[in-house]
Amino acid sequence: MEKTFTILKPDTVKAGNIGAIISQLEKEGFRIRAMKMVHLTEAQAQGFYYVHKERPFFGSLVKFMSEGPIVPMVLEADNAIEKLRKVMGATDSKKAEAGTIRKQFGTDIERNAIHGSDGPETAAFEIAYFFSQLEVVG
Ligand code: 3AN
Repeated sequence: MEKTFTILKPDTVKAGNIGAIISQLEKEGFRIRAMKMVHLTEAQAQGFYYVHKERPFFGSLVKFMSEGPIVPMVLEADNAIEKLRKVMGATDSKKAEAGTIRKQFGTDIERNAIHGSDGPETAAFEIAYFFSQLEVVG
């Protein structure tokens, strides 16, 4: 079993899609090992996305991720990191495959409903950014 990290982004929370997305994740075989709701400051969002700090969309991404509450979670499954990337779909919701979370619940390349770690090192950093060891079950 592998752990990965996900965030239901501010657009998801605002639209009332938390339940629908969690339901899909559970149906796909993910088990929730940690979950909370937080509203990041811009500085906290910058810290989370520091790998993107040179990218042209960084400022806009940080504004979006701090505009409202989000739901960070730790998920567990076989091959969880790759599996979650598949279930989320392409970064740009408009280009994501039918049935993926981003296609169903996202709007565009920025407001794309959900974040998922892209590798084991990123997952470890991202889990530790939001959760203490005590808050992660199993
Ligand atoms: P993913 O979330 O699919 O791993 P990344 O890591 O390339 O995508 O980008 C991180 C986040 O930055 C994306 N989830 C998206 O919200 C935002 N983003 C990526 N590319 C763009 C872009 N060209 N314009 C605006 N936002 C972007």
